[in-house]
Amino acid sequence: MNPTASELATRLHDARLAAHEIQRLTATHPALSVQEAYAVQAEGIRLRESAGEKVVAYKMGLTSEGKRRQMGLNEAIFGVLTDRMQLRAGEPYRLQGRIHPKAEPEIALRISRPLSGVISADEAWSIVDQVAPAIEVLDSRFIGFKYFSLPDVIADNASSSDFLIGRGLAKPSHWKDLESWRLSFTAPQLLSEALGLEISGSPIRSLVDLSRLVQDQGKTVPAGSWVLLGAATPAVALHSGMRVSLSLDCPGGAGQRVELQAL
Ligand code: OOG
Ligand code: MG
Repeated sequence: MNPTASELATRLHDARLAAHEIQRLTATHPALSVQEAYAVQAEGIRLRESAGEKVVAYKMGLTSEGKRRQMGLNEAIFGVLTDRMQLRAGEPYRLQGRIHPKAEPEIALRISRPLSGVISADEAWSIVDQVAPAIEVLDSRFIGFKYFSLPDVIADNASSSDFLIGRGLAKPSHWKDLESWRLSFTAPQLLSEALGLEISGSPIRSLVDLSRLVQDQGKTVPAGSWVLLGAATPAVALHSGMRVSLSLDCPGGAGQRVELQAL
């Protein structure tokens, strides 16, 4: 591992464990490239694995207009999620130990075969075996959760902190259908509402893009992994006592809700 990646990953790792925000990495390493940032991210995951964590999911980030505007960044990225980050439905979510957590509404897909390389939307869809609503909790390690560059956010594992995946829904007959599924995010007042097409123009596109991006990093998403496709609308600051819920509804069909109670 190159010494810079290792040093930067340790900086982020320690900040997370101490719940202490730090200066963006590009303040001291202005030339940090996207490629080097993914090396820092990978080293951060290696540190988590050496503490006993297991990779169970992947996520795409900055896939919707709402998110890109919120963060002032314009390119899709990926992050890696471990079992320690996965929340269980019904369990209260403790804000203690977090820096400035924000929740956002997501669609998650589970894949039945390994994912890597350049594939079509139909090929991506053929390996999906479950669809579920998900709430992601972000917690950037950077001061004020803002004004960072793409390499900063990639190195910080795309601001990942925690995630909750709801019960799976039947897979629709065609990936185009997902574009018309509605995400309603409430707390309990309406925070945001969007259709699936907000995500990458078509949610399956996130899986296609992830496949290419992981290949660029010499990685494969293993069979059985969940993938969060990227929030449909901006993230919302979490406060103690907030009960955030996401309904994912397919037109004329069933829906599923997932709820997170912050303490
Ligand atoms: C980066 C993470 C983006 C999403 O769903 O777009 C993300 C950030 O907003 O800090 O997870
Ligand atoms: Mg997200």
